[in-house]
Amino acid sequence: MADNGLLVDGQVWLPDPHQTFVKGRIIETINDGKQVKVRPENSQEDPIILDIDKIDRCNPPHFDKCQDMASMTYLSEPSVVNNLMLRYKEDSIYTCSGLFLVAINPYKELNIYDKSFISMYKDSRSNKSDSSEKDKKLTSCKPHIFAISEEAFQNLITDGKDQSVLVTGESGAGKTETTKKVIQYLLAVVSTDKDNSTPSSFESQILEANPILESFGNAQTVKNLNSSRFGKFIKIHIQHSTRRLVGAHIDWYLLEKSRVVLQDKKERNYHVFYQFLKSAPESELKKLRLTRSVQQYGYLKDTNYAVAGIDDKEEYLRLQKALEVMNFSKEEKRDIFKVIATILHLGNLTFRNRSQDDRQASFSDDAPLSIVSELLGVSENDIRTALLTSKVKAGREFVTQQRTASQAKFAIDALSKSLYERLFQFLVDKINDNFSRNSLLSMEAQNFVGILDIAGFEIFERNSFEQLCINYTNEKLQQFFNHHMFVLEQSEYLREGISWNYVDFGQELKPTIELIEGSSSNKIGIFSLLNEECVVPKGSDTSFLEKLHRELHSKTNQKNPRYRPSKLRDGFVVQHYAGTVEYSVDGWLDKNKDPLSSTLVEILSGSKDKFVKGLFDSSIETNFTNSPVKGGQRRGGRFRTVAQRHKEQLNDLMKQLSATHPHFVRCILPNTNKMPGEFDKRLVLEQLRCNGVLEGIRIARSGYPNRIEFDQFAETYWLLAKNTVSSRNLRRRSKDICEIILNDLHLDPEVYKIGTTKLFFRNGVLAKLEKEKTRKLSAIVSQFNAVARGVI
Ligand code: AD9
Ligand code: MG
Repeated sequence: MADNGLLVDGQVWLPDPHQTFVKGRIIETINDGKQVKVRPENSQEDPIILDIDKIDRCNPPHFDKCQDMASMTYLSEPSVVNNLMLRYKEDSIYTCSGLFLVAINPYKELNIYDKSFISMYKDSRSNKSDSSEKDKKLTSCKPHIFAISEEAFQNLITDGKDQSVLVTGESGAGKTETTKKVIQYLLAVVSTDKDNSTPSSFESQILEANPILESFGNAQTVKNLNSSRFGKFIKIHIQHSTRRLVGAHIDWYLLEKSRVVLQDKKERNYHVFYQFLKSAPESELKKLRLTRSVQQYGYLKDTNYAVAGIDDKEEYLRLQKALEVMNFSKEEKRDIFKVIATILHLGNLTFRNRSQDDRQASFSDDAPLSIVSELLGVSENDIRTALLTSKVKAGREFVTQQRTASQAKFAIDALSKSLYERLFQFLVDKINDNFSRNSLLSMEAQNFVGILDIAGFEIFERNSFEQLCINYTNEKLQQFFNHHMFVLEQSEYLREGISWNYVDFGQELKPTIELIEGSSSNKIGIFSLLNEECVVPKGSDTSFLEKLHRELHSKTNQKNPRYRPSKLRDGFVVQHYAGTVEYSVDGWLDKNKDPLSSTLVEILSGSKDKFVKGLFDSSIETNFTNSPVKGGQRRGGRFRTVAQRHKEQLNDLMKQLSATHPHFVRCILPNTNKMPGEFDKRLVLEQLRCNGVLEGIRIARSGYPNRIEFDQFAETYWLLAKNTVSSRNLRRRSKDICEIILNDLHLDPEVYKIGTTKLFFRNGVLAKLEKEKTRKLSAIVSQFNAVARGVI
């Protein structure tokens, strides 16, 4: 805490072990101002002594529940959290914090998304007087996801520039719901700009993509009953001249395919399995040799399959309707559920005498295998051989080796995961095909609003490869935000003719990003070392870890300060911007490789079933490890690992985002009980630290965050001039008046800058001026009263 001068009698925030922080009052400053005696609010006990840097100044009461936290005089952690809490308690779930819109999950339906709200935010357009206004927050309306959506829409129309809305947050924080609201708003404003107010078939298709993505890409987890297990970037293309919707496209990232074969306690497999088994017509199930009983299937039986709040039957009907609207043919629908059935049967393959006969696996029952081979359109013998044996290179020759039961189980699970991921890719491709068929081919200019719904930073008890991928993504997104803020600030200082060396905080993230993806000069990074280990003979998780330590860290010469070996477990530690994360390397080589054997791919791409053949066709890269690249070519004819693929996909996304005008939304989980009205201060604070909101405030504070135009400053603070600004002075340019006032105040020249249209102040300076003004005003009032009473 910096400004000691204001401390006496001040209200401050104190750290509190139970409630995170509490309000208190300063009794006196001691020890040359290094410490203070404070008493927590509502406490009768003796005052406590605290170091001055442990307390934070409270904002004046008129900042309570303020809509844009960047305007607060004191931007401290407690003041930010307290402001969000006060607003949340009265259902104001949206708050601005500079460039961020903070959205706290209400966990209840709020009546703030209907047509009247859309109209309100749409009409706010006419309130904007000129184009310089459009970058400002919609001050006439309250902060809202519709305000951001409107801003993106307007910028697209007026600037002809692509826009992006980046939505991140923890699992369950409300990202997907927020994304839906942005799409709802955009579709409403483009359609109402036309004569017709009912959604066109194209608009319906965009809305109906969601039930399909959610059935196949969402699952119940401990944190969220409807958790998206993949990231997505949806682009809505809009034509400038007509403001019409002209196209759409979906990209997806990091589908959690391990969930298909294994789920944690109290979690489920993907929704579609339950929806299908519970609701498909009996005849269809029979054809696929399925029964309704969820417990009969190895991949589902341990899962908590009845979820309160989710009606699988209703969702199945929604899915069917969505597939219909999206023009999936009868055959395609049959094929999709055939793959779902195949996966269920694969999960039921078991081995004979597994414990004694572990060396040479054989199936205990041939029936499920025969169903699998029939559904996949391949010979039973071929699939049996491919699952139970592997080809190993011995010198120049390949020899066939019998698999152990656990190796065979691994091969079966790999097939199930691969089938599911390829099916997901097929669904998204088909949706995109439909969008492009509907899109208006026009020579006229069009741009997109891209909405990114991707998991935020993850720090779990046990962190693996998936966490590194998502945390790496978040490092890049945070770097993008910091750099964007730097560019905006820098251009504002330049425009105003202020010389100020603003720091590009994006650079701070570079060492961690380079540690993961390698730098342009030195390509060695965690990903490249992992890729290398996946191709060397006898590479293992252990040899990978040794390599990491050797290349990235050594005791005598610490190579990368953001990396160190882990003390506790078999792993390593990375210093991320959001905190230190310990990763365990168990299973990383398998996770990074496509574990599907080339023999299996060969068999399946020769399947009699056209659909299955299409999923595995080697001329098209499918799935993560080989998901379609433009032109359908395999890069350099080689197969790509998950890490390579993710790095490429992410760099492509970053390239797209850099060419857009971005808007940032941070979703916040208010509590872990999914309860409306409950606000866990510590939980919220942790998220604000991780998601860059506090970082944004820190960056803003390093510059001159409070800006005020000359006119307004002169009008508000003329009273502070030594000789009250005379009427002759008042006729002078407002900039001159400002200079007179500032001169008289004897402010340290470091705490303010004079631009060409406005004044810039360091954090907290305006509060001092406010206080001085109040003091002066009350002196005038008492003088006036004295005169009136005839004392003077
Ligand atoms: V995950 O990373 O995909 O696990 P999300 O996407 O962040 O997560 P989601 O949008 O699915 O969370 O929200 C979780 C639940 O919170 C929803 O199912 C709703 O029940 C609830 N929610 C979220 N946002 C809102 C809202 N604006 N209004 C009402 C909401 N309920
Ligand atoms: Mg989600």
